[in-house]
Amino acid sequence: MQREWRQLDVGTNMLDDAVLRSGQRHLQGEGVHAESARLRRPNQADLQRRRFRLRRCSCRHRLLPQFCNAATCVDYLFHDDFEDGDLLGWTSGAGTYTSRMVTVPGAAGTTNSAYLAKNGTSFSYTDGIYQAFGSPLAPTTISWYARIPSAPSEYAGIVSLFSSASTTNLLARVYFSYTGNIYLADLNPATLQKIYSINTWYHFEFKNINWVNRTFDFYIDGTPVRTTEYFGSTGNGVGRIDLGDYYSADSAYFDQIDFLP
Ligand SMILES: [Ca+2]
Ligand SMILES: [Ca+2]
Repeated sequence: MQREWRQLDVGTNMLDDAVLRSGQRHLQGEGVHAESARLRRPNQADLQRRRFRLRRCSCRHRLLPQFCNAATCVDYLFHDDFEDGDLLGWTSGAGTYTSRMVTVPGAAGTTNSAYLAKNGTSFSYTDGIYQAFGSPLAPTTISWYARIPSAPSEYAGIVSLFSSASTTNLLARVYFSYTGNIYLADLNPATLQKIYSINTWYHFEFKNINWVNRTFDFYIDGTPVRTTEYFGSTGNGVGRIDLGDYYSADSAYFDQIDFLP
């Protein structure tokens, strides 16, 4: 007698005997011999695989970079993980830097990041590299990684967001200070948020962005540190992003800059 084994593909909440019996009758209806229509409950390994399949989606082979959200591939509004090894799309600012390059290591287990090391003596938050967007982007989440390899002489690892293509309308700025603190500046003046460690990647997130009310929540490494912060200046979207360091000998790594719709 030919023995046929089939696995009943049931959800994790449908493992009772009635479901198994129903599945067995179904297989018999397909012509599978009653004694051969053996059904087995999914074991833990099956359930793990199934959960993984539900979470996972393959978002490759697309012109626009995508991320996986609830098993659906969604376009980023903006994305750079520097894994392609170049700074294409970024424009160099007016500062003097010994390095504006993609280098190893990257954040979160990736290979590459962008490294900016300043040796100019101009005091500037915005003379590293930048991208201006044709029309302002209105993401619900903005996130990035930054790390500084040594204590800065002034400020390093600076990320600035502007609502226009110029540097006149500052929405928010995050940076590492010589004081040993990470600062956030927005509608409020620069306020310290966290004591940082050298050579440590930090993940920064502006979440729950509301562009009508111009509010957001600020997270560091997945922990909320400010809720209902207000963007500075005017504008209802991001027209430009700047990465840089403030003064000579300040340097930093940047990685995985994501704007999510
Ligand atoms: Ca990377
Ligand atoms: Ca690139």
